[in-house]
Amino acid sequence: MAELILALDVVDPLAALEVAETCAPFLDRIKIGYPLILRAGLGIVEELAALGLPMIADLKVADIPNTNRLIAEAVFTHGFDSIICHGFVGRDAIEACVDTARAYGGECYVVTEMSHPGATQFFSRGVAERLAELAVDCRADGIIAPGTRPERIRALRPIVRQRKILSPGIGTQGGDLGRVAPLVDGVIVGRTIYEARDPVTVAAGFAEALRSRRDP
Ligand code: NUP
Repeated sequence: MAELILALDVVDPLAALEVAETCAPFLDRIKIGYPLILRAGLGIVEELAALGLPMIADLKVADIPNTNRLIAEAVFTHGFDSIICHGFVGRDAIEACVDTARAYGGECYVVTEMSHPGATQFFSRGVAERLAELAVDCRADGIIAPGTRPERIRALRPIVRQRKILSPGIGTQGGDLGRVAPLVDGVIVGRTIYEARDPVTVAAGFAEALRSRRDP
């Protein structure tokens, strides 16, 4: 069954905590990134982690290896379980994130192709395939692939095989849960849940849709 991962890009810390707390029973993990961290500080992860769900740091780390390592160390010492890095910075920079993740018992995911329309401008002509190969070579735990383009997930699956594919882009960006869920290990959903009038009901609906795929 694909996991349900909440993209918590709610920028008001109290509102973010409320969404996380109320939706937690229906979630498998929570992902936060710059929008919340820059407002609330990295320490917000400690409050969120108290909910008992694994936390993903979506910082799309993309720097030289030493800086990547310093960023990853800050992430893992604050209690995150996983980090997302960019792949285009190359093997040594990815390995800095993967090695740091390993040192803390955490996971590292590599972005291979993004979900927005403009992503195809550069993530095209085999680039994502090469990034996925590199992610595997670097022993990353998985990749981030676009829930808006299931055919691209299908193209990347044979490369990453049993490694995890986590897919954003479901809902607000146009990706369809029913088409994507069977192809991936986790769906990442943000606005469709946290901007809903009743986020808990929407989160519960996603969880139920994912569960019913496993137990037909
Ligand atoms: O390719 C990507 N697309 C994407 O939307 C890689 C990502 N990490 N994301 C993130 O997923 C994005 O930054 C946001 O946090 C989440 C999707 O949110 P939403 O479109 O469901 O609101």
